[in-house]
Amino acid sequence: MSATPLNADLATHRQRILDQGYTVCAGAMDDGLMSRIRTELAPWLDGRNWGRNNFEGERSERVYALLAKSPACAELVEHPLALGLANSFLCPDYLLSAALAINVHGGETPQNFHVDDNPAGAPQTAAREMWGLSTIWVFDEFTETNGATEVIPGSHRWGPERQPKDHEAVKVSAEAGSALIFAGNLLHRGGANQGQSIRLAITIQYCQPWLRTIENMPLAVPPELAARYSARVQGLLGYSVVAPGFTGYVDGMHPKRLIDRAYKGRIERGEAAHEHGGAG
Ligand SMILES: O=C(O)CCC(=O)C(=O)O
Repeated sequence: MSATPLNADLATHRQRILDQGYTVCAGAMDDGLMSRIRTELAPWLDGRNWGRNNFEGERSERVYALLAKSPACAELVEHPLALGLANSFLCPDYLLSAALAINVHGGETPQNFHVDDNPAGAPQTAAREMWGLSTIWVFDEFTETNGATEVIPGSHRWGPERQPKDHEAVKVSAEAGSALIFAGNLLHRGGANQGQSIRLAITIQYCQPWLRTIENMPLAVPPELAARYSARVQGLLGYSVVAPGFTGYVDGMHPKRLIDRAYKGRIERGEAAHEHGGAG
């Protein structure tokens, strides 16, 4: 786990997310972790995985299913700052919705403004709470010209009738090693890369346990790969059940049995439902 030399405490970041929809935490990743992740991603960032439309970005490489490809990314998925904030905004048993790398090359155009926490398009008639929390981990400094993420401050409080305008967007400046963390219902987009340098970032997104995840995580990271991760990461991937309740089973059994045939869930262990975390 990387050290977390946070510039401000969890409560400060939480308040910024409530007020403006996002916060930037400098120094959230150390050089060693960034270098391990870059090494693991190198075979995938070799010019084969270009975006297939304007949203993915035809001048961007996108590498999905990161936990099937880069084990070190688990340290971002269960980073104490990200999980501390997700714990404070989302219901227990929340899930990992997406974990992908976005490598923006020169000439990339801006994405459409979008939110991350309504991928299946649930009807929305009014302003709503966030259904997810998104993080963007900055591997190359975000500058004015290299495709920094753009956010619309306060848009997490908007209803669906309000359309975003370009001039309302703020480019997020952030040094390498930072984490941009924002409400899943904040309007944002990947910006244009007007230079020649490449901008690598990883986005890890969490969502409410009752929302469909963007990536189909238990298929993207099957049991034999999920087995190498912590119980917390396994639970986020979907090797968990919603408690109390009856959701998430596989053939009536706890999904952790696919990883560990002897696994006993909370009820068999005689334990009460947890507040946050674990595989259930
Ligand atoms: O790459 C970025 O800065 C943002 C990308 C994004 O929002 C997305 O692809 O959903």
